[in-house]
Amino acid sequence: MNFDLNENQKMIAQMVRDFAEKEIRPNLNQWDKDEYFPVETMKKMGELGLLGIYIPEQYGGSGFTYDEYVTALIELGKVCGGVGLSVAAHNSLCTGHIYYHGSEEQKMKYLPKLASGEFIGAWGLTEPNTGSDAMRMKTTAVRDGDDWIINGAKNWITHGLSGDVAVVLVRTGEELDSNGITAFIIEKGMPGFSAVKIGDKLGVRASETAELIFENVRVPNANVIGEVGQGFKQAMQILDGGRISIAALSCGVARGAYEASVKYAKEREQFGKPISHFQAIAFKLADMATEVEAAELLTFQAAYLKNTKQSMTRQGAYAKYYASEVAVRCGNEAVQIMGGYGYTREYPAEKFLRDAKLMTIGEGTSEIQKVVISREILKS
Ligand code: COS
Repeated sequence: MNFDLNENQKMIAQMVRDFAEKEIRPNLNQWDKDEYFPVETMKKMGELGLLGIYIPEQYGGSGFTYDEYVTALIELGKVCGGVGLSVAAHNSLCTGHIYYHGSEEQKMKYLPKLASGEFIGAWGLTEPNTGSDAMRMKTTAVRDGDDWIINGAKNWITHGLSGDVAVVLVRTGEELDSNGITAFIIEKGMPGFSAVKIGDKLGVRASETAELIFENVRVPNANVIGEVGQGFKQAMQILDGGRISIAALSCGVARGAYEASVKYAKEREQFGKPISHFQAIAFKLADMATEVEAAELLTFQAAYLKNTKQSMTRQGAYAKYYASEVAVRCGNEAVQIMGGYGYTREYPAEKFLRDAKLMTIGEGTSEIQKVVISREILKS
């Protein structure tokens, strides 16, 4: 087993580090304070190839592997979990859904624009009253000649407002029928389709979140992704891959919090010596370092399974569950190590903690990851 980064990963890591230091770090506190989604930065990341990372070149993507994608997200997470979340959601969810399940025509129409950043992508599964229990969704699509008429709402949607295209999962059959949900491509500007920004979030504040509203939205049958009724299973497969990206982002946030803690602990002196010389602090750093390494190993293992087209439902859930909880623990310890300074926006620790918390909720809570893991373990 080779644990070294390959040449592509080294190149991607350096490129993302350089970009993040120049374009993200100087602005992240302001974006965080203002809850500002930097569309222009997203466009620049599109030019760098970060918005179609694993999409093949024939569709305008960068053609990288999933572990190379993981590497990019780790680097982004070290600097800003909010921007990282936007990149993860754009790549894994909207773009990924069209790539893995769309027709050739749909891929040719949307992927080059999504990969270049001309289009920002959104993805809608969750509704105001159905989060973990996604199957009970209430938004419906009813067939009307060559079209479908969609009514309902989707909640907590990344890029719901700024997105140019959204993939949404909608009920086309009976409630609780796993073959009764269908994926549709929705374009900004379709009559009856609107979005409202959701503000006042604890973290990932540079990533836009919105509610999508559908009032008699007429969508052509050509916008159905794959087979009618297969949307729920498509969504579960998309989330299997998406959860690896949240794990990667969590590893980045955790490592960012850890590295900031090491720096602070070496510089900060109390009782006549750097606080890193006290075992209480040194052991916190040891725990953080160990957990970040373990989270990265789980995440790269899941990415390897995805690259090699093996089943990774369980490993993706392990990685997402463990890495996101590690990110929260590392963010929390970073605040503790930095004490009063850690509790202010002047130091990076509190933002790592706030951003980390989303990782234990989005794309399936830690509790849902345990449902997925335990079902996988126990199935005969
Ligand atoms: N890949 C492919 N198919 C899958 C799958 C997967 N990973 N997981 C489930 N399915 C299939 C099942 O095989 C089943 O098919 P059949 O009905 O033909 O047997 C069908 O989907 C329904 O699965 P299940 O019975 O497990 O559905 P549940 O309602 O019990 O829900 C959970 C399962 C809880 C795992 C699912 O609803 C879930 O992941 N919820 C969280 C949603 C989420 O993460 N939301 C966050 C979105 S933020 S972007």
